[in-house]
Amino acid sequence: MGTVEPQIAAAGDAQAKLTDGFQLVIDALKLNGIDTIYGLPGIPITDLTRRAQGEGMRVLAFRHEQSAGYAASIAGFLTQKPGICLTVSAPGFLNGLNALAHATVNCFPMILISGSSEREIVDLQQGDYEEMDQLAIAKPVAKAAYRVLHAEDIGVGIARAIRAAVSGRPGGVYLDLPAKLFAQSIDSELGRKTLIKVVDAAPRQIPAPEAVKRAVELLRSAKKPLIILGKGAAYAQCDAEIRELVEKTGIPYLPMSMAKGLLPDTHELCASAARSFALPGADVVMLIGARLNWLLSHGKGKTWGGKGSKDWGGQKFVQVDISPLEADSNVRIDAPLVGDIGSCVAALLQEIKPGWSKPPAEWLNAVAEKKSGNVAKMAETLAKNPTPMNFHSALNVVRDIVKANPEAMFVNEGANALDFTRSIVDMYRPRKRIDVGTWGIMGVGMGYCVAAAVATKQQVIAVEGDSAFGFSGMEVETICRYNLPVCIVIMNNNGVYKGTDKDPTGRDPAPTVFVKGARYDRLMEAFGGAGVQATTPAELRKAMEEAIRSRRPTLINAVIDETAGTESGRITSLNPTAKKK
Ligand code: ADP
Ligand code: TPW
Ligand code: MG
Repeated sequence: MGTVEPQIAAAGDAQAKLTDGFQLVIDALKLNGIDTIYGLPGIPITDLTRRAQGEGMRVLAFRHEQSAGYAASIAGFLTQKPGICLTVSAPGFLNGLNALAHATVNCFPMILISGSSEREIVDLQQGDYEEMDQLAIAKPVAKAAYRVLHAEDIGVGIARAIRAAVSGRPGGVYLDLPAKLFAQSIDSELGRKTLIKVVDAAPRQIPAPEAVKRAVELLRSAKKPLIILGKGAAYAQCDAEIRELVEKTGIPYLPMSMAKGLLPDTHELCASAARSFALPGADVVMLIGARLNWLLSHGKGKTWGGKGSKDWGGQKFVQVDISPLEADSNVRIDAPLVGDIGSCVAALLQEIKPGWSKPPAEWLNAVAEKKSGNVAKMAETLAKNPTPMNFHSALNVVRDIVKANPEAMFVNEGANALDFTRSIVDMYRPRKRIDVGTWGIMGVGMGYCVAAAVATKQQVIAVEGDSAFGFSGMEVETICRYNLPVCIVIMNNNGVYKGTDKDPTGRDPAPTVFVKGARYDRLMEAFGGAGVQATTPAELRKAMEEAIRSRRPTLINAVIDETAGTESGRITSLNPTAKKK
């Protein structure tokens, strides 16, 4: 690809071939295989978006930086390359900051690049246009944060940002580029020499042999072993090895939300449908790329068979993680295995010699029995066809559609719309399910749809609570503008959790309730996409099939019984008010 070098006349040498800050940023990104920017233009980065596009980069412009940021974060998860979010100064930066924090919390590699105001004025607080000390503000929520002041340092700045984002535990990196930097010009040959093509950005980290032996010994001693796969395992892209580990050891496994599909959810060793039996029942648990945070009840308490809410259930843990700080964060880890998951799983497979005995049949049968009981119960519920449609009858359709389109990317957010979907809709391939993540954050939906379509070129299906959708709903214009194959299904129950709350004084709508009977499908039509209202499973099925057949941007307003949800979905116990009731 030909590089367009600006020919800028320098004082005293009309022929000098110069390059500038804009160009060096683009060159540095391209040199490192980064070909996509998610962002929103404005001072001082408008020309950066323009020129990056002119140089063949994909520049996806959003309606709000937060969506661009979420897109970048999930692109990082899906590709192992840092997703780039580009914003303007202060307000644009702050809009992107939420996603930067989200990337760090979820261990996704992302770089937030924001233009910023003039340093001298910012530091003296003299009131520059969009004045803010962005670097200082980014630091607490970023894995690393850097600022570049001179054009000849752009190469180093981008290289450091890339390394920081993807090496070790991935995370969000902030790169501050003051307005003045972009226009700085230097000799283009000199500039070229300052660029760095990062070698081995995420070096493998090989676990210590004795740590591998310790882990395998603990697993061997188990009577009721269990493997938990987290999104770190999905990120690591060593799908075949993980499958081999599960199948070779014969240990039942539980996938965390975004690890669903790492092995097909229909795998005989998948214990998802027996979760509340498997967790307290297990004696040795191997965590692979999953933290013992709130999503796993901190590894203790009643979920794990402990007597009280904070009591240890007696499990011993193996923890496979790239971060040496993760072990013992909540309960004792008897066999920490520190390294990248690919290397760790390969080392475990080496150590698990032929003749390895599968877990006792008693345990396997008990898990299988519990599972088939729960699967049968769920099948009964799913077969019902109530009027109005409820989460189950709608999701039964989504479940079939995903089964018929296993390569489709699947985006999911909401409360009930999240929890029911997670347990009803099986995933069949790795890294297909992307959702609210560690924070249970609303607003990732449409940004994730854009990035999923762009990064994987696959059909995208999104199941969205009506509240969840609203956080990023304007991005349907972005989806239509780039004509992306995205099918959004809104589980419309007229509100947050349900649509039935009332203001006790009778003055206003309750805080959890929206306009009744809202027609979200018409939003899509405003931008040229397909909008469909579905009040029955049959209508929903027809609309989803058509969306996938046509690959047209589609929004289906699935009208759900407004009484169907529960407060906070599955995490009612974390809600102080609900607990009192
Ligand atoms: P989940 O929410 O699915 O339980 P978490 O986000 O809590 O997953 O945990 C992911 C873990 O995976 C983090 O502790 C992170 O350090 C780890 N991790 C991420 N990538 C890798 C990798 N390539 N190798 C090893 N561990 C990784
Ligand atoms: C950034 C709090 C958790 S779930 C939810 C909110 C507002 C919406 C639930 O309603 P929805 O789903 O989407 O209609 P359903 O099916 O139960 O009706 N702000 C942020 N993140 C979170 N998690 C919240 C608020 C919340
Ligand atoms: Mg709702």
